[in-house]
Amino acid sequence: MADARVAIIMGSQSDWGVMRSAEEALEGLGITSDVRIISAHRTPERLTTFVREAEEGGIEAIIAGAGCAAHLAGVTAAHTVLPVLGVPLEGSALQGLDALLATVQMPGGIPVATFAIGKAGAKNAALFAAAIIARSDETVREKLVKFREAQSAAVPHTPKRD
Ligand code: RP5
Repeated sequence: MADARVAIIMGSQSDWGVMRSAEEALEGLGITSDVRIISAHRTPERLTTFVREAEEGGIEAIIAGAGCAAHLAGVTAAHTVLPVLGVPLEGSALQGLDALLATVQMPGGIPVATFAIGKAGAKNAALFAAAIIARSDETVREKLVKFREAQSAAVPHTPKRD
């Protein structure tokens, strides 16, 4: 976790295909991340150790992706006052709606910023973490502004007619 500014955690190897979007978005903005598989229910001790290391290591935001009865983001937030950004993932019969509700419906007192289900959420969680960092890092702020400008420039004014 030495040089990382953002931690990305996920409940299972099966989440990686989606959560890699968060890592890629951070990489694009020059923000280092530390990526781990940590399950709130399968590896609870790994979670508490990780949070301690994240706080000691200067991590500025934690992105937590999980599916099903997704309590990873909420339990992580219970252990720290670092910003926790939750990404609900598909992978159950309910196609992520279960994870969305589990992540977003935190009782008052322990906040989890919750993003869209799946890849869009993973990407936006990374961009939001960048926005947090950009408050005190001019280089990241400039990269974020350039990213927005490039995104706007890539939108055509008229549709291609096939
Ligand atoms: C959650 O259960 C994980 O985050 C994953 O999305 C889901 C299924 O996990 P696996 O059974 O694929 O390991 O804890």
